Amino acid sequence: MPYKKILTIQDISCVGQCSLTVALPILSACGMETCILPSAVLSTHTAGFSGFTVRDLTDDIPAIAAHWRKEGIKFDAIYTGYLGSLTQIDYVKEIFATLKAEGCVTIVDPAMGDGGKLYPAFDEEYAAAMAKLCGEADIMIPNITEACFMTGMEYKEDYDGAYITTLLEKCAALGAKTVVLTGVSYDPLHTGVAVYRNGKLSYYRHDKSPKGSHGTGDVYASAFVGALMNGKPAEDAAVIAADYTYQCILNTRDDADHWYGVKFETALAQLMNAIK
Ligand code: PXL
Repeated sequence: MPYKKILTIQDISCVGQCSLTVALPILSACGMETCILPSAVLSTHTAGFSGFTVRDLTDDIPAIAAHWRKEGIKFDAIYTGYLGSLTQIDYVKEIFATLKAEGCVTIVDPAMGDGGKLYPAFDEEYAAAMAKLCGEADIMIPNITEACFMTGMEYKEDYDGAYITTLLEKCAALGAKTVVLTGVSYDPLHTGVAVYRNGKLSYYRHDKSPKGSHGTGDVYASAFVGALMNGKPAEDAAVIAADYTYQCILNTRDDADHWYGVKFETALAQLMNAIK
């Protein structure tokens, strides 16, 4: 596989095992040169800690991108996660328009909600703007909550295959060629991921941990991008990322002190083996 240069744009939560502190090591382990554009620096993530600090880096983004343009730097993939504002979404669009190498793949993880709710920093206007950004990407990786906020579908915890098919079709209608929908669970003991590409749906089901974990969306999306950029079709990358993420959850769940994230480092060897 040729050496690829990827740009990932998301926040640095200094403690919390999410966003860039997860994406950078996972993508590096997958053999990619990983360039970063931090959207903000937080002392911790916002899901469960209180009193965290936030330094917004929105105003730094245009100058960073302009410098890269001047240097002729381009990327083989651009993958975005948690962003901070509507302005940042606009800046990402500009980056998509100007910093793609030939054949560049753009991947958007909308990273804005879970469990039927948006994270505290976001509102419906942000979700609508994120829907437009997903529409400009080649691949979008929402969970069901995010997909519902972006498409206007009702959020349900109990659903059937027809509901998921409609949700995937509505996501695809936003414009992304491939939709990877995470957390699709038809019974309490299993969960899975649905991939919709060229009008075809595939579904991978695996065991579900009884307890939810923080940061697994970021672990999943990073592993998916790592596998994809190693030449795996999206359907296979979705399976590899699911198996890896589940292993990370298993490796963490007995440690009650580690409630804020998953020990993704402990299963990197498994991921590296799977993408070979
Ligand atoms: O994608 C999860 C995430 C990333 N970054 C920050 C967050 C969260 C989830 O809450 O708060 C800052």
